[in-house]
Amino acid sequence: MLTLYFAPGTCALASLITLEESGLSFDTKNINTRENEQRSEAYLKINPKGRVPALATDRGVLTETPAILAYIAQMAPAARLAPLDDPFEFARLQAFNGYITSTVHVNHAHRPRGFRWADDQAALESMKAKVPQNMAESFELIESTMFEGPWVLGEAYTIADPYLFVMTGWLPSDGVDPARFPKAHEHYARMLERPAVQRALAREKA
Ligand SMILES: N[C@@H](CCC(=O)N[C@@H](CS)C(=O)NCC(=O)O)C(=O)O
Repeated sequence: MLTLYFAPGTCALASLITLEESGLSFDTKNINTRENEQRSEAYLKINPKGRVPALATDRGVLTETPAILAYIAQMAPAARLAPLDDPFEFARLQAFNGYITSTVHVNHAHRPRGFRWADDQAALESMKAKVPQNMAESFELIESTMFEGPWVLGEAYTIADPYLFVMTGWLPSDGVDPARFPKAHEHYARMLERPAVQRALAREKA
């Protein structure tokens, strides 16, 4: 049995959507990040990083969204969530998800979690002020050089799509109008039509 530790409104939504797409049997545990449950003694035993998502499997706990997404895709080959038999395409997929995790997510985190990088108020405000520009630059790059359409990698839906979906969903709170990025904006609407996405969003609200 798989158990996904997640919190609503976080990057864990990409893993939740992917589990819903996979057809695998899974359970979820909602970690209350508003009350810092991710730092509780009990949760730190599951994920010492104090973050969500974490995926408990029969063989141990996995963390880091790109790793979790690739694991789910490999555990559910029939769901065709990644180009598992094409090393180059799979590397392209990992490059996209690597860019999201190392750059886009980190750009965003400078707004709600700037305290990871600085203590003084002026530096925190300065980091926050830069977030719209950094997010917009990332989305410009995604649209002009990475996104193929209708899905990130082209005709086939993959585990890159829920990850982009989460980042696009964060744009308004980061002070960026998603309509500035028509490909990502339309992709977001396309994602909302998928039953797995609807089920994942319903689970977030439950
Ligand atoms: N690199 C990790 C980042 C995980 C992460 O930062 N998760 C955020 C939610 S989006 C979190 O748990 N934040 C709580 C905290 O920083 O205390 C991944 O991609 O899974």
